[in-house]
Amino acid sequence: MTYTLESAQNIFTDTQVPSPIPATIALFEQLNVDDKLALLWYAYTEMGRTITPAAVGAARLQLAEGLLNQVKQMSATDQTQFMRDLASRANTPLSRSYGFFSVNTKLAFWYELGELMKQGVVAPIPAEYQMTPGVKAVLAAIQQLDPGEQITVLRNAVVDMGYEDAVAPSPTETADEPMFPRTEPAPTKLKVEGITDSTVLSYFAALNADDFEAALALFTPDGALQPPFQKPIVGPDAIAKYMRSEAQGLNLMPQQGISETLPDGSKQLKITGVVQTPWFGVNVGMNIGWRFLLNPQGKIFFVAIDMLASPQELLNLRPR
Ligand code: EQ3
Repeated sequence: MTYTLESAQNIFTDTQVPSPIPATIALFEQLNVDDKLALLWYAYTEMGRTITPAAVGAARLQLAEGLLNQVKQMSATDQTQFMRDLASRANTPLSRSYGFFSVNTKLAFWYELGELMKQGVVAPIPAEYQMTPGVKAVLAAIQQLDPGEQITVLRNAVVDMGYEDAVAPSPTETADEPMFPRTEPAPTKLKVEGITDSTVLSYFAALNADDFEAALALFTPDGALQPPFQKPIVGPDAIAKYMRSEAQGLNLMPQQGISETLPDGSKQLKITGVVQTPWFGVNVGMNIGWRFLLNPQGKIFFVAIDMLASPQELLNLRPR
């Protein structure tokens, strides 16, 4: 094969529109710790007027229960300090405990903390807190985003918190995590305009059934999957671990695509559509693009999953 991971990463880049998400995250990163926490509170509660995440099941909270109980028993001052430590990634025992959590446990933990803040059990954002110009600017930037992009920024903020020790054991084994119950059954009969490739259609069907074994069988042994704004994850073991942790309960609704066969029989395809996360169900549709490179035997050598910059990009399939 004549392609490399680097060349695969560049397929269809001329059809891409830069996403506003990295710039919004960079603005957020410039805020001081208290402003970060306050910004997240305002963004989350404001968003919550139209979209609220699905309540976290008791099973998922069990993994975070120990830390939640410790926080509940603290004084209000210590609770505030604990949240500051998380947001500043301080190296404290509790911030390290949080750092061990998987992505979904981190989200569940903050979801519950948010509920406890509303109830007054955990220290809320102080009533006298005044939004700084920086917070106002980041909030305005977030308001410009569509709901799928807003939840991506929030998720990123939560995932980045806490102290992660490079030499410590890996985060909470995801094998212990409960499956996400599907609120909506995943689409079964997929019709993707312009796409008949059986590998790609099987990929969507496998993920919609949480059948990660079947999805992995579609990849080459050196195959790679590149999640939005991340580096490629290479090899079946790493992809399997990632999918078990992050791809559960997703509803993939690819809508249209283009497919080009290269002289050596390999194929590149770009497909766009909508993805729903079990956290928000049908309430939030994320505009997503998949860029596949299949080898001449029809196996996936590379797939990039991109957050599209706008619904218009859904239809932007031709090189400019
Ligand atoms: C309490 C409060 C509000 C204030 C406090 O001061 C600070 C914090 C942090 C607070 C709490 C915030 C909370 C509770 C935030 C919760 C945010 C949530 C639940 C966000 C969830 C987002 C989920 C997303 C963006 C999921 C995206 C998934 C995608 C794009 C999946 C794509 C995939 C596809 C399509 C594939 O084909 C392969 C796999 C892959 C996973 C890559």
